[in-house]
Amino acid sequence: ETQIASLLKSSELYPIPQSLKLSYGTAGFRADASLLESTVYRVGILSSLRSLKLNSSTVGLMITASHNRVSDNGVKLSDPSGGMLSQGWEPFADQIANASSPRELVSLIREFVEKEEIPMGGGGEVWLGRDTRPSGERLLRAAEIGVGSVLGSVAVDLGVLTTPQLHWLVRAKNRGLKAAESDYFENLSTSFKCLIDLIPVEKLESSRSKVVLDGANGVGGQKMEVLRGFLSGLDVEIRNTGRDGGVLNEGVGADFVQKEKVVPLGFGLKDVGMRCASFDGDADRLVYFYVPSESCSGDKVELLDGDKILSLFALFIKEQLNSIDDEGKETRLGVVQTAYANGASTDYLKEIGLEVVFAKTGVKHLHEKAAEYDVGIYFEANGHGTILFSESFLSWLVGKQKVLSQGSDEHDAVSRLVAVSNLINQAVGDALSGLLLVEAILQHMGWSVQKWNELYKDLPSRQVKVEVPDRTAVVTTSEETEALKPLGIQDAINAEIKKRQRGRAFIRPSGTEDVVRVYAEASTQEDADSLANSVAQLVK
Ligand code: 16G
Ligand code: ZN
Repeated sequence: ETQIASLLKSSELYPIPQSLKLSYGTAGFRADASLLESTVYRVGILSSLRSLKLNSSTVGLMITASHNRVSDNGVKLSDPSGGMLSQGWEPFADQIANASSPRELVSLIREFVEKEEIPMGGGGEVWLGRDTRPSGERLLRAAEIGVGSVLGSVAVDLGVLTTPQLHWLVRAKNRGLKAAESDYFENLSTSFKCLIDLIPVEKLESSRSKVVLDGANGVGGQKMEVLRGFLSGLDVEIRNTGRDGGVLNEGVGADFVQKEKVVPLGFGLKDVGMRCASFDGDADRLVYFYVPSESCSGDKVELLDGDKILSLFALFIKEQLNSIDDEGKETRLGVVQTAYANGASTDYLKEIGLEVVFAKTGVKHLHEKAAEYDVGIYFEANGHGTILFSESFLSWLVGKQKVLSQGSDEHDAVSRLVAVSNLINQAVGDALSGLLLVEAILQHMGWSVQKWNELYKDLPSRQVKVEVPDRTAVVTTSEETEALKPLGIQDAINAEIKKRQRGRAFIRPSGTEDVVRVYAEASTQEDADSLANSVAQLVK
């Protein structure tokens, strides 16, 4: 009863704005920041319940709207494993976020606690992080109140973090490992150094060039400044840290560069040929780019997107696996992409002998499929991805590392894989660790960014979005490559595809916006554009 009184009392403080209707979706809850206090408060309650349900393991709560505009914000949870909130809890998240009164809220919670048999004895723990958005602090307070209104649960404010840092810290905490922010930096820099120390001598003379980072005026650039202090063997110049008046995600960041294919603010002709990278607003996406020498205005870029990063990683991992005697284990290396992956990247990956599978858009879907392999690599074209090592494969590797003779090729290959598993975030895609791995591999190969870009040539593509009265009218197959509804539309799309060389197109309802998205690619830009437009007409 005191529990109910506590919930009723605190929820009076956070009335829900009229007509707010939210859905947890692929990115947690997102909206204009001014609307979100009641939502974040309620997600605070949810996170305490999640922790209690899982024997008081630590749960993470992140306040961010990623690449969206600075006036937006959002909230999402990390499960104790460091992964996304279990999908089974999403409907409850929707229900409580949309409960119209304190009484309704409390009765929904009561029902859920009973149904899920959540032990309400106290002891829940939630770690909170936020990005650099000005609304973050106020929303973080609301989350604290929500967490604390479940009696006995505590909120720990970790301050400003990247999203992947919070996931990493939560994962480490629940595994009984050291889990302070400095441990994160320590871990990244040590494993990066391992990879650099393992570069074959004959490659070492290739001079080490600078990488220039666009921090999206957000948390990622600022954390890279800290990480730089821990590192040796990497020269990184950081722009758009947000301290020089730039606005978060405005004309900057990975989402902007990938969608517009132009340089972010602060980059231009002076950077021709330089290796450049871009983070998104909460540093869980990474893309690379360079300004080609034939550029006159200096604003067009050659983009190396998530698919190119994936290809580089896959090539490197495969090379190491090939040098290891796997004792008949038949190590399974798998690659997971979405329908947005450029067709040329898929062809390339298959050509080098890899198993490629497709998942629905959204990190949780890719992650799940990648986890089925000994080594599973996943990336969305937008730059979110990572490499997962199964527990059993990793312990096999570590065992092997102990018995092989130091300095042998096989020992080096094993050590590289172990270092990659430590460097690359096992919880979610992480732009900071992704950048370090790209840099280490380029040094290992002795490659420039241009050389890397030549792995394959992207097919021209075009994306458009169509505003429709009801996006749920579009229903797709599980891999989103074909539309099942509206009836007949897929035949019409196929007919358009057939008219273009190397044509491919699909439609899907967005998970984050009220639109239907259209993707098209073909052998020429004109054909990709016209295919996208014809398909958009069919959707309207
Ligand atoms: C979210 C997803 C991202 C996906 C995007 C698609 C996570 C953490 N983020 O940002 O992976 O690419 O949504 O947006 O899952 P859309 O559904 O509007 O196209
Ligand atoms: Zn993001």
